Amino acid sequence: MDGNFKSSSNITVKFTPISVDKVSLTPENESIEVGANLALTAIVKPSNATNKKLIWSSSNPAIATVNETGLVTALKIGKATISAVSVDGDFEGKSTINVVKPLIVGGLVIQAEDIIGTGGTFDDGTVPLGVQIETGVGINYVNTGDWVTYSINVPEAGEYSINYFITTENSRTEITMEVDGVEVSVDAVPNTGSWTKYTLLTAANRVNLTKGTHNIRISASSATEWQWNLDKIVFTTDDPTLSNEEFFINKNGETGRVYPVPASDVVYVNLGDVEGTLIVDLININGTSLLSENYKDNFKFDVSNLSAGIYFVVVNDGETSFSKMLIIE
Ligand SMILES: [Ca+2]
Ligand SMILES: [Ca+2]
Repeated sequence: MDGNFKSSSNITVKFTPISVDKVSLTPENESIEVGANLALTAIVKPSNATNKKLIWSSSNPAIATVNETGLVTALKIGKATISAVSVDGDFEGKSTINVVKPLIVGGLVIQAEDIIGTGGTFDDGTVPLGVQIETGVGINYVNTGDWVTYSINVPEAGEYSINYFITTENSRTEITMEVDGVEVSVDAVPNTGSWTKYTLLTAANRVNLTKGTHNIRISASSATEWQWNLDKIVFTTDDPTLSNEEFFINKNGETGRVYPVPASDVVYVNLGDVEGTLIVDLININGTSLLSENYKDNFKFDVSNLSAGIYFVVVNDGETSFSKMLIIE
């Protein structure tokens, strides 16, 4: 035996974890509508911390929930505090979410993220040509000349208002809609000062939609290099401006609407999501019930035979009632 080697080596890897020392959330305060989403951004410091994992929670999940990526979903009017707590060190970042009544209830909704196709003329270095989908929110990275296409199935022919939920922090941006290849409306987008502060933009023109499937093409049509972010498009058959409707909040915190106000032919009552039996009455100024029906979806009263004057819509669930004044012309 000419050798009896025993070799050994020990390599010690010295691993010093870098601890988290701060967590913050942006935005710290935000108002969002019932049904809307907001993507919160968490900043964990130092940026090279070893374990940046966060546990997200909501102080009031009945008002707003949050998922494991910080995407907030607004469920009911009210306030909730969203927290992100670091697994390493229990540092907490907070954001106060104020859930407000929707500007529009109902309508035909196209979520901007549900695109069929996209393209464009401007390679922004992140998205080659066209827009980027922000999951659960909408589309962003929209440059001049970028376009997206959607399909919509219209259940009932009518003349529809076009309502964009849109935001930009640039001036002189523009959104154009074509329906089945025909340009419908070109609208300047208001500068909200933020890429995440969505606002309601009602297009200048309305559109006649026949029953059935239509192709919708949206484009960013001014010359400004960076244009806007779009959450959704809502087609409504009623003028969505607040001036012709009355809101009320039912005991579940849901937003209800009575519209149009003033009315002449038909009065619509939309209570949002409700449980149990509710009775809707139309009473005159003397308190006499003229019309009374159980509430159902697409509820309406024919008021064309009533004389002009002041009336009340009263919603009764057996325990409490809510009433709203109504003017009939
Ligand atoms: Ca782009
Ligand atoms: Ca959306």
